[in-house]
Amino acid sequence: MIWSKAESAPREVIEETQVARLRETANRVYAINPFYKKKFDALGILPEDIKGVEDVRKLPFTKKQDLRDHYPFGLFCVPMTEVVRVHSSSGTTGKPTVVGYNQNDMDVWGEVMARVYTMSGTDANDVVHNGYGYGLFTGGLGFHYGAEHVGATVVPASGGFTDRQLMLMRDFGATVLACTPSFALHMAEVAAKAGSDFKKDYKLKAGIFGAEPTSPGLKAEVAKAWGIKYHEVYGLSEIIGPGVSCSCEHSELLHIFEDHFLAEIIDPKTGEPVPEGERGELVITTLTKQALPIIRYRTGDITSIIKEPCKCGRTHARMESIVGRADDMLIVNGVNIYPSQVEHVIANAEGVTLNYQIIADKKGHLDKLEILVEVSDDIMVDSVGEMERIKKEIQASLLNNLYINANVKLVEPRTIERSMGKAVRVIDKRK
Ligand code: DLL
Repeated sequence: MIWSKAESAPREVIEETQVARLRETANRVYAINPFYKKKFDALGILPEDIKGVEDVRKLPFTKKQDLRDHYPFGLFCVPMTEVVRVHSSSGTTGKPTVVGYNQNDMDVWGEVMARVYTMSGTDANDVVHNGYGYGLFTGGLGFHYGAEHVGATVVPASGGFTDRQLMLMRDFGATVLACTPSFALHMAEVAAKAGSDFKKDYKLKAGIFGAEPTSPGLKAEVAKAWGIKYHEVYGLSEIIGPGVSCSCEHSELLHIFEDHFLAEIIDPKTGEPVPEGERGELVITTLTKQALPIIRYRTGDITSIIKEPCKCGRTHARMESIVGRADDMLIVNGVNIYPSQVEHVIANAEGVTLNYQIIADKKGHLDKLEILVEVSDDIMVDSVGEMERIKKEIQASLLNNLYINANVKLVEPRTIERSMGKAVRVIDKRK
C-alpha cells in the first residue's frame, strides 16, 4: 500500500513540483525574513532566478549555528499567532535550537508520517506502541500524530521504564513498535531474560526505528529478536522531525519524500555536489513548510542517494542509512551531543579544568557515556566530599542543559591521554 499518489509520480512531475515549491519557498523567506534576504542579496540571487531544480545550488546554505544565532524564533516566517507548536533540541549555552510549526506544517508532518506508517503496513487495525520520548524531542509527538493520521491505536509510552513498556506491549497487543533501535534491542533482551515466548506473548509484526545510527548487524538483530520487519525512519527537527525518509518493504534504502524535501549530496569540504550514488553530506531544503522554511540545511549526516525506481512502485529517490557525520556530533541513546556543549558545561563548573574526555560505550544494547574531567591543581583531590559535590553538580548540569545522563569521573591533573600534546576529546568505543 502507498499512502499518497505523489510517492509514485513520474520523475518529471516530481521535479516540476519541486521547482514550483522551491521558488515559492525562496519567495517566502526572501520577502519575510531579513536573515535570508541578506544572504540572497550577498550572493546576488533573487527567487525568480530559480528556473530548474539544479538552481537550488545558487542558494545559500543554512547551518545549525544560524538557528542558534536567531534563538528562539528569529528564523520563523509567520507571525506567532499562527504558530501552533514548537519543539527544540539541546543547546550549547543552555539555549536550545527551536523549531516551529503552523497548522499547514502540522498537516505536512501528519502526511509524511502517514506515509512512513503505510510503508510499514500500519493502518487502522494496528496498535502502535510509541516508545520515542514525548516532549520537546520531535520523536514522540511526531510518531503520535502520524499514527492517529492512519487511524491506528497509539499507546503513548514514551521512553524508559522497560518492564512497564513490555507489560503494555503484551497486554494491549501492540502490533507495531516505534522507538530507537537500541531501545528495541534492550527491550528484547529484558523480555528474553524474563523468559518470554515472543511468538505467544507479543503480536508485533513491524517496527519503525530511527533517531540514531545503526549497523546492518544491529538491524538484523532487532528484526530477529522480535520476529518483525525492520523499517528505518530518518529525520531531524530542523526539517520537520521524523518523516523525512523511510524504508519500504523492498529495500533497506530510505525513500525521501521529495515533494516536501529537496535533497542534495555535497562534498562537505567544498560544498560542491557529488555525482549520483556517491557519499557526501546530506543537504535539505524544505518545500512546503511555512513557519520555519529552511534553505539548504547542512544536516551533517553522511549518506548517498539514488534515483532508480523501487520495486514497491514508489519513484521517490532513496538514501542509504546514515554512515557517519561530517562534524563531531555524537548520538547517545537518541540524544544529539556536540563535544562543544559538554565543554561549555565543564567551563561553568568550579574546581575543574577544560581537560576532559568523552567516552561513549555500550552497556548491553544501550549507550553509556562517561566523561573524565581533570580537576584544577588547587583542588584537594583527597577531599572526598568536595569531589563528590563537584561531580554531582556537573552531572546535574549535563542532564538539565543537554538531557544527557553521563557518569562524570574526576581525575587528577594531566592524567587524560594526549595525542601529540592535544587532548583526545572523544573516544567512541561503540564503533
Ligand atoms: O532524531 C528525529 C527523529 C525522531 C528521527 C525519531 C527518527 C525517529 P533530532 O533530534 O533533531 O531529530 O536529531 C536529528 O539524528 O541529523 C541524524 O544525525 C540522527 N538521525 C535521525 N534519524 C536517523 C537514522 C530526530 N535513521 C539527527 N539513522 C540527524 C541515523 C539518524 N541517524
